[in-house]
Amino acid sequence: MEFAFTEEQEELREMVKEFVEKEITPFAEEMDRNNAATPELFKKAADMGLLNVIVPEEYGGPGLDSVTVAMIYEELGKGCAGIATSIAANSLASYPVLLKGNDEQKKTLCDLLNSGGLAAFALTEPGAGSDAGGVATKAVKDGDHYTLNGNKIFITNGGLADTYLIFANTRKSGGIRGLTAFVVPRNTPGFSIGKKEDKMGIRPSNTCELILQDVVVPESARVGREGEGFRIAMNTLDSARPFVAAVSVGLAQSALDIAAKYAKERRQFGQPIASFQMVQAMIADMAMKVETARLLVYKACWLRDQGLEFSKEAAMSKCYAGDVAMQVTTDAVQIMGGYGYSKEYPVEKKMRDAKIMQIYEGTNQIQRLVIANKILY
Ligand code: COS
Repeated sequence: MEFAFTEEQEELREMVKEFVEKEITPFAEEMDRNNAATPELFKKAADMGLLNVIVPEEYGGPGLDSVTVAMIYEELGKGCAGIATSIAANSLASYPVLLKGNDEQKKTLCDLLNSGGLAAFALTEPGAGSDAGGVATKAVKDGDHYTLNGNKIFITNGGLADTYLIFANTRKSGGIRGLTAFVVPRNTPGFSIGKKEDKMGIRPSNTCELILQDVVVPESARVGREGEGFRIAMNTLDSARPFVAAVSVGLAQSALDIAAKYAKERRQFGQPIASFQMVQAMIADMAMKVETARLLVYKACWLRDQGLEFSKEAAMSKCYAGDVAMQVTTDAVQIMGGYGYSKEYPVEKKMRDAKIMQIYEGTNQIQRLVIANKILY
């Protein structure tokens, strides 16, 4: 068992760290206020090779393994969980095509990501959140094309993406056996961007509604077979959950670092508050939680990289790291007291950012369900 990163991985981590310190952390508060990323940020991220990390070498990408990708997302999460989410959403949107797409679909999507384009994964709807099988968007086949009608909500990169992975139902009666995946380019007639969300946290990430009104796509836009969409979505979420968990780890680690530094500087009763054992116990508990979450993330990624079953560990990592992010950021605010609660210090934003980690890409209640099912049945 090897716990250390290789020299190449450490070099890559250092590069991402520098990028985060230069391009993300100094603007995190401003981006949070503006409810948007700084202009050019994604272009700079693309130039750094951060948007196409899972694109295989045969399609012109670096084809990084999951452990390395998680390491990158952990670093991004330290700077801003919102930006990390937007960047990671490209991996989420790519998996369906990489898993089940044909060569042409893979080539088109990978070329887009290699050239700095953005992608979005669109499963969620007003009536289909945890119940992913409840998708009401319809795809009706007529000859060699499909007509799509419906609405998607809470779509990360929704307003920014160049291409969308849309899940629609090809069965009149609906249900998971009719769920089917399609690639829909942004400029397709009938496709439009709806309301942009004004969120509690991860505000620099763009979250929008998508509207499909008689969107006609060729049969060649379908990914996999009709009715294969639920399995594709589940496989995709399995693969992407450790990455969300990695963002949670980075977020929690950065809150811990800020709180620990503050505790050494802040003096009360004539001494740094770090000398008080109640503060020390909090710091120790925070550090233990972050480290155990990290171990789960890398275990899940390692299993995936070995080609072993990893769905349970993916759910565990997402659930545990998300809960840890919430607990650790809350404790960081507590250690910093009134200053922690003020927008003048970054932990207030981090605590707001952490909440979504327990909600998106499958609520932590759903993750517990997945874990229990894997153990019991
Ligand atoms: N990998 C492959 N197949 C899977 C799977 C997985 N991880 N999970 C379920 N399936 C398959 C099952 O094997 C079953 O196949 P068969 O009918 O052929 O036996 C089918 O999918 C249905 O499974 P299940 O009965 O468990 O489906 P449910 O409708 O009960 O839903 C949950 C299962 C709740 C786990 C699923 O809907 C889910 O993950 N929901 C959360 C969705 C989510 O993460 N949304 C976030 C928005 S996208 S960012």
